[in-house]
Amino acid sequence: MNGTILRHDWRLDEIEALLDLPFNDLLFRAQSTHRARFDPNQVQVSSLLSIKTGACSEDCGYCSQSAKHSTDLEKEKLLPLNEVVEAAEAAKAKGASRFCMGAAWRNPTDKNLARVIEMVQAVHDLGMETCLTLGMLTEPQAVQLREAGLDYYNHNLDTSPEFYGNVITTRTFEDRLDTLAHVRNADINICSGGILGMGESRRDRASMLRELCNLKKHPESVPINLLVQVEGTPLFGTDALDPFEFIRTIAVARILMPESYVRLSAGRNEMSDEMQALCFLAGANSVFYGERLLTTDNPETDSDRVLFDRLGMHMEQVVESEVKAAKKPCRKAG
Ligand code: SAM
Ligand code: DTB
Ligand code: SF4
Repeated sequence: MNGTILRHDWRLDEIEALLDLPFNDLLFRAQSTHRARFDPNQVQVSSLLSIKTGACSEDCGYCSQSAKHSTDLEKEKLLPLNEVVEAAEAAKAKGASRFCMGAAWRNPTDKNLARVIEMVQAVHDLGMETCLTLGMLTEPQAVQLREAGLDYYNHNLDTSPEFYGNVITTRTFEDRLDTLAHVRNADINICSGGILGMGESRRDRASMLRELCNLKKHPESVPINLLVQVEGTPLFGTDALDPFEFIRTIAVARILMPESYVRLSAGRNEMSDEMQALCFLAGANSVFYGERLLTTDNPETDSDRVLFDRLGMHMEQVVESEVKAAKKPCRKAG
């Protein structure tokens, strides 16, 4: 497009040097990178729905849905198709262009996958982009999802390989990379990022970003979540992250992955409007839109629209006929 070379050979010290820049220099550089590729006043919005809630066999230290933690969460079996379609229609009516369905599974069984495939097909038929996050996938499962019309698969690295064992013990960092490879090989767009504020160091944040940007192809979408602290999870009570550190990490993600959508993800409910505005200035150009994330609250859609208006920003529209006709996943992000 504009001749930026996409690098996949970033060294840790180079990424740390970016994170260490004076704040204004870092934001200027990130915003310049952002403007070379994207409309700086446009934000892509995706809505989330938890299609299967709680009772998860994994032990992710941040998560309300793990069976190993005692949280107040109400468990729910896999939702029926009509409820999913109704939620997608409501999200579309509010302006969401992508619908992301999440399940609290270590991985889907083939039987469950068949039901999820019906959901993907139905949401695709509404003219929305589709996204799933179901845990680990085999390559044949990824191919089946691709054939059903899946546009994006979300599977986060979550943190650095070095810090990973402090957060999750029931699956490895390598397992995550394997799933991302299966998704990539099936020609589905990748959505992968992580969580900040789990007690990791700046070096860990640099190391997580290095893993993401040194993948053979950058993820089309990079969600940066701020830990939502849920009572009853092991990470509840972790010291809050300095908001500037969060914004710096967004800015560095933007610089390292100039063509990717960088999503300001979980944690917006606890952020001021000013902090969110700085995240957009740092190059974030996507958010989760809708009152609920998976099990925790997100800002009201009305207050998001007011914020976008105050900032002179507009929500990205998808061309419905193009989504419906798409034989291949939407490539706009890449
Ligand atoms: N079970 C599947 C999995 O783990 O891949 C899909 C759902 S899982 C909830 C999706 C992602 O949400 C996690 O990888 C994590 O990055 C993010 N997440 C979950 N709980 C969070 C929390 N309390 N704060 C911030 N992000 C969270
Ligand atoms: C992502 O990176 N963040 C979203 C989505 N991918 C699936 C999930 C955030 C979950 C926040 C906690 C909750 O609501 O359970
Ligand atoms: Fe299960 Fe996903 Fe939560 Fe981990 S993040 S406990 S795999 S739902």
